[in-house]
Amino acid sequence: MRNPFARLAWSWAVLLGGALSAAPAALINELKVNPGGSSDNPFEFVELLGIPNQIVPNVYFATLEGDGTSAGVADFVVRLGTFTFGGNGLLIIQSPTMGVSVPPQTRVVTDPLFDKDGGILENGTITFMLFSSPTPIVEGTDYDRDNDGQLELLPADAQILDSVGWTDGGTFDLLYTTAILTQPVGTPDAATRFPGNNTPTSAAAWFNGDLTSGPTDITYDLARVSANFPFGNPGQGPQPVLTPGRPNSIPEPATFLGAVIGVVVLASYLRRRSGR
Ligand SMILES: [Ca+2]
Ligand SMILES: [Ca+2]
Ligand SMILES: [Ca+2]
Ligand SMILES: [Ca+2]
Repeated sequence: MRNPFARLAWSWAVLLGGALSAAPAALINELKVNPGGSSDNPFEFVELLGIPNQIVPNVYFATLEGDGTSAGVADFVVRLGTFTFGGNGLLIIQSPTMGVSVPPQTRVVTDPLFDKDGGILENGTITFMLFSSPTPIVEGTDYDRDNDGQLELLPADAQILDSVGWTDGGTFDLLYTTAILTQPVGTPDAATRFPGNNTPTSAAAWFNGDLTSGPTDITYDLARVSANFPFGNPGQGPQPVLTPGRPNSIPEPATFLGAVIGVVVLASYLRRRSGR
């Protein structure tokens, strides 16, 4: 990559967690599951990452129940087969009334189920899935009839593109993914895929935590986050926040920013001194 501008653009794409450059057709990118306040609606959202301006045929987003005999039920299903990902590779599924503005490059898919009292994304044990399946994935279907943690009733032609989940510790709860997110207390309120990490079904690709108290808050409660939380600047300055409809990002540490500003100021001073 000789062109320095191309290299710069590529670096930014990686830094900002831009569109997919490699294999997976679509990934789960960010989840707000338990907004602050007593009722979760209408502030939950699901953000997906795909190939810019591409339709991914036969793709379904689904949440799978993890409790008791209901384990394996597809509680909430969105068929994405007709939706084009945004020019920035992002697609957000949210309430029609969430009221958060997103960049015009992001594809917005609204679903009134997010307005349901209490929201649509369960706060307990849950698995989030992206399937590719020529046979439809049907909301309300129990894909694990014998509750052994295997989805034996999935259509034979279904493929799992990505999955992630967590448990509230219920004795007989089940998860349908190996990408299990944890934190010191409780279940995550929200989770964010590390910018540039496009590994599907990988716990290491995510950081997560509780959110601060307001329903529209996008800030993580830094006392209750995952062990791998990428503290941008411990103790002060910007920290990673939820970015609904925007590329995930991690603030640069202040020391690095300070160094960059210092170099710019020094260069400008030297230019002035030399009269150029
Ligand atoms: Ca079941
Ligand atoms: Ca919820
Ligand atoms: Ca089973
Ligand atoms: Ca985001």
